Amino acid sequence: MSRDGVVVGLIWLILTVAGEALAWNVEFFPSAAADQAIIIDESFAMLVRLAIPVMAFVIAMLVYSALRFRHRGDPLEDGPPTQANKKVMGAWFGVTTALTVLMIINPGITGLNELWELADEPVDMVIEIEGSRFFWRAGYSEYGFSTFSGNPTDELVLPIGAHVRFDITSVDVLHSFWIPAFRMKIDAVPGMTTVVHVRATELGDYRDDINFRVQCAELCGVLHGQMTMPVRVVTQLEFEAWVTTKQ
Ligand SMILES: [Cu+2]
Repeated sequence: MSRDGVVVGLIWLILTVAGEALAWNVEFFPSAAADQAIIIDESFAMLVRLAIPVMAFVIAMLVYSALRFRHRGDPLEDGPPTQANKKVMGAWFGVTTALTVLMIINPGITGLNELWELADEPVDMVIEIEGSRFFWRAGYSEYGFSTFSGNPTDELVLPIGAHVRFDITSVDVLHSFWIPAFRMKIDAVPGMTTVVHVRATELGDYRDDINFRVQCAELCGVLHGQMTMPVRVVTQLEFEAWVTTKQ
């Protein structure tokens, strides 16, 4: 192997080890408060870990080539023509295809399957969500009331451990229902009902952690960024007490 090959290989190795050490040891996700969030974070973490050697290879090749083979001053003529090497092209095609299937398609399909299995479990509670510029309404119809983010004290309250199905729609334009701590997100579409399933696994309150909020995630107008609603995950007892105050 040429000296250049050895140096690039070394840089690749060092960058990969450093990157993997970071990826495995640094906590870079926001708080995860639902079964669904764990599944999505695991898929994402796996993608990152698998992508690091690829990224490291690209950086090593690019930076080394740019420094080692740079030309000082203006070039006087074109470089020599390069011929395609069929073996390299074949290997490149094979490796990148395998990496795509392994790294992108596989974690995605596996994670989706797990999410679908969770959605098939018995539902404990249905909350109807209605988006409108620039508010969220959460209908607790089995208890006969709803909360509305236009009221400063209203919030979306969920009991911990309950499998909640959100039936989501919009009365005007496209919105997107997103709760960062649960990682789940889906469009709110006028004339249509979309569905999100969540089982909250951690207590939490918007006032302590901004990831506990409904956030519109589809640009819908000037106040889109403020189209939020506080979320609070409470115990079953606290939930029942809250429902009584609302009725
Ligand atoms: Cu919006």
